[in-house]
Amino acid sequence: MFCYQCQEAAKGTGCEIKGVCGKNEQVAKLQDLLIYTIKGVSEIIVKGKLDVKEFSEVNHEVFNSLFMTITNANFDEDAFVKEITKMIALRDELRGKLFVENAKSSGGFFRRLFGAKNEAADPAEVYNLHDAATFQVDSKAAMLQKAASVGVLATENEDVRSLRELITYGLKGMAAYAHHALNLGKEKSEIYAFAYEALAATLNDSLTAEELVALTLKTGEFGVATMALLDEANTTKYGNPEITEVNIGVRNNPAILVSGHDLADLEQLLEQTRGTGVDVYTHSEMLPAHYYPAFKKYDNFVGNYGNAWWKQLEEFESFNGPILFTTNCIVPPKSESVKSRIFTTGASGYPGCTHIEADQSGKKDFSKIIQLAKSLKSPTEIETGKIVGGFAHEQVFALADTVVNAVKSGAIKKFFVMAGCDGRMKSRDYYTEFAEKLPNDTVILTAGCAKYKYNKLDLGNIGGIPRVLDAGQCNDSYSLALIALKLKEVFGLDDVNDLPIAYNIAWYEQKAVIVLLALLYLGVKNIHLGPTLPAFLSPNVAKVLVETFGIAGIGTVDSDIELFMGK
Ligand code: FS2
Ligand code: SF4
Repeated sequence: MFCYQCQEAAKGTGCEIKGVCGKNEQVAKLQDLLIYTIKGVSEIIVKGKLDVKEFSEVNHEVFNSLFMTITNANFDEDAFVKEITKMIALRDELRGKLFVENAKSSGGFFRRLFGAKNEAADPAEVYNLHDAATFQVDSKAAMLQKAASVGVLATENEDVRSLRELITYGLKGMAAYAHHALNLGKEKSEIYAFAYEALAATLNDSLTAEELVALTLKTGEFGVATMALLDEANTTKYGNPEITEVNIGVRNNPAILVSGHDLADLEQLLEQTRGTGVDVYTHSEMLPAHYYPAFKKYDNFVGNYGNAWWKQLEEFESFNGPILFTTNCIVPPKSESVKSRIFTTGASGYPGCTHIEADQSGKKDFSKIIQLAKSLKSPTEIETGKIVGGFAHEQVFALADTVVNAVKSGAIKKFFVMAGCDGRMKSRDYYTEFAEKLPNDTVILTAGCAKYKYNKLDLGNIGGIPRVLDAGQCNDSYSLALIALKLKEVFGLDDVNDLPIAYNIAWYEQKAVIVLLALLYLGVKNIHLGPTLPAFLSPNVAKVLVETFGIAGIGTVDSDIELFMGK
């Protein structure tokens, strides 16, 4: 296996024996083959100029496949075997459509009508299809064998490999966001069409590095479109996030912990637990659900339990009740006691844990989880108090006068966008120390699970504005971009980079990649990315990012604060 898609890639270069995330070799290989298969699907659609609007199932399954391969979303070999099988069948059906198209355009229909023997040529030949669009496997063993030759390292040139992977990882993040929007009934065919264009391009050996760089930026453009779509889906369904105090203590009732990012799943769980005596708590990235008005009507929606994803092993132990994963980030459970309480749904999965599928109408039956919760102890309290959040675009716009006046009066000198991910590496303590040491006249704008590094520190407020403004989940980085664009407008600036905003972003998995590409597309420069730069950036690709966008890594807390404040 070889995987270097996340920040925890072994030795900073890539996992080769087993993933630091816990992914085993077989899962890694099956993921490689799944990605290869959907690249084949994409090539058929692009070369055949097929209209994506006609292929809903393919669109949804391609995005589901991308999402399943995101870091620590799914560890279940069987789920991958099933998905590869499904994608090969869908791919072959699409190739059949090419045959029909080809037959039509080459007059095959008339030839057949007049009894001619020669049928239209094989579409694989006519369209010069890649092996990804035609290969066949008939067993798991065959899949694993095939996978060995189609992984990341199959691209020999390290710069081309780097750009292909950068695009693919951006698409994985995009697919996750699109999937959440779809679960709320929103989708855009342009987003699918772009994903096919980009995936097919990663099979095309004739593209130049410049063309791949342009495609990388275009991925950012569609990243913005996808985050906007998800924002629209979330806010039309659940209202605009508003300032909210979230309880971090517990009550004395049996309870379910819900993790991941999918608000539609959370809504169904809240509906089904209502009046049952079972409480619901959020974990990690589900915390921002509390900021939405629509979820406030559930009096069993008690609060947030614990911290970012990587602390789950100990926190799930003390939670005592069942846990529902709606997406990543799953840490392989060490104890049977925890494993037996884990349920997955959507793109997430873990071998031996119950996976809950939606029915035809999208409804999920969570009764098994509720039943289990009733038989278990209530959560053990690990902390008490409240945290504040809900500073997404509309809430911040409502406070615009106060914020603008604070900037004009000099009460706020600088904003620091510290969105992104948290992770288990010790080096991430940098972000806690950075937040603690920032001057008192600065405000942190955050989104994603990165916030857990400083959202429980007492950093005070500036004229009533908290010094940590949490917009929400990682996709709500879109809100931070809208806020920056609004400030640019209010201050009458031509360039978003002239604002007193610095970007010190932490990344872990591929959703952070699409957030980064989206910010680059919006013209944001001088983003600092840590705790380490991606292993998948070759020296030359890193050089392009440094020279074109001023991307940089992180240094020491003191030197970085000096650098940022001096700008
Ligand atoms: Fe955090 Fe994990 Fe949010 Fe990432 S909970 S690292 O999935 O997307 O961010
Ligand atoms: Fe390694 Fe990250 Fe890939 Fe897991 S996702 S195998 S930790 S690089």
